[in-house]
Amino acid sequence: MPTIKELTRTGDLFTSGHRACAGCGGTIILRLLMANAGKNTVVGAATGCMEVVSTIYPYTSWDVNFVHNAFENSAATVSGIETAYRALKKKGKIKKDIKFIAYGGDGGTFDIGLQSLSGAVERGHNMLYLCYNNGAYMNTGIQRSSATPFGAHTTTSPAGSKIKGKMQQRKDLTEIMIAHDMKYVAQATPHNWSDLSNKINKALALNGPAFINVLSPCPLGWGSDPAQSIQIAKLAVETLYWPVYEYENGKYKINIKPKKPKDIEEFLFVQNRFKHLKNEKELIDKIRKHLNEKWNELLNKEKCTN
Ligand SMILES: Cc1ncc(C[n+]2csc(CCOP(=O)(O)OP(=O)(O)O)c2C)c(N)n1
Repeated sequence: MPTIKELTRTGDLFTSGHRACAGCGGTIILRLLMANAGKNTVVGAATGCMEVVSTIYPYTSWDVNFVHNAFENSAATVSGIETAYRALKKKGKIKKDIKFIAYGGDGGTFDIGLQSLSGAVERGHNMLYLCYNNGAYMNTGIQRSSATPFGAHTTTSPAGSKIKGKMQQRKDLTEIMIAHDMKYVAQATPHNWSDLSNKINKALALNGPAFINVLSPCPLGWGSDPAQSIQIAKLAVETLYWPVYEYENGKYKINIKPKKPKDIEEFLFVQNRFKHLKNEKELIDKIRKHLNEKWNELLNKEKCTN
């Protein structure tokens, strides 16, 4: 895996000058993604913040071949390009080795693009799909998605006197991808660049589909301090809100195991999207219980597969 010095020397393939908010986790993730992927890469994006802020005509932040897609088909488009590449390579018309990446936000991945992602993975295309997961449809004004956590305020799950934010638990897409019998699936956050880089490199080295679900702090949608985005991503891991783990060739590995997990309130109350839960002991207990159950399940899976 490249060192941080080597990564800084790769040049920016996802360049500055884009229009993302201060403290946006998505742009940090994409910059690291491209530093690791290198120049011979084709990228396809579902519409969403990370497509909109980086490709406003006539400008672009992408110094590689980049394909804009509709909301639902980034995996399908990239799988088509990858197939054409394989055919041309077989005929000797392309000599280069090219990598293929599709990405989308959680709306474009967990919800509307899930069918195209599932299809591309089942067909076995040689591509990495990366989801920058900020937990809502942020680009269109913070609507709930199936990745929005329980209790979060969004414009379509507004917190008021009767309903306290989103009243359903988030979908566990990482496990859904694992159920596709993929060789490589991982969860990560941008607070640990070396873990995320390692995962990107493993995924891109694979001959087949890989999926990485990356938690992406969003100051606007989370109501958090832009200067604290990386710290909040770290807190997400330390409070068991976002386990950092990978599933490789049938084996689970939890990459970061907090020795003494912090209480979930430390993560919740640095964000305004949860501020209405301050005196809602029962709801906080429900969140805590759910996270503990999921964490124990994960520990068990690690134990059983190793
Ligand atoms: C079929 C379709 N429905 C709705 C839209 C409008 N739309 C564009 S981006 C977006 C939200 C994207 O959310 P997400 O994928 O979570 O990415 P984020 O904006 O949070 O980065 C929506 C609803 C669309 N472009 N196409």
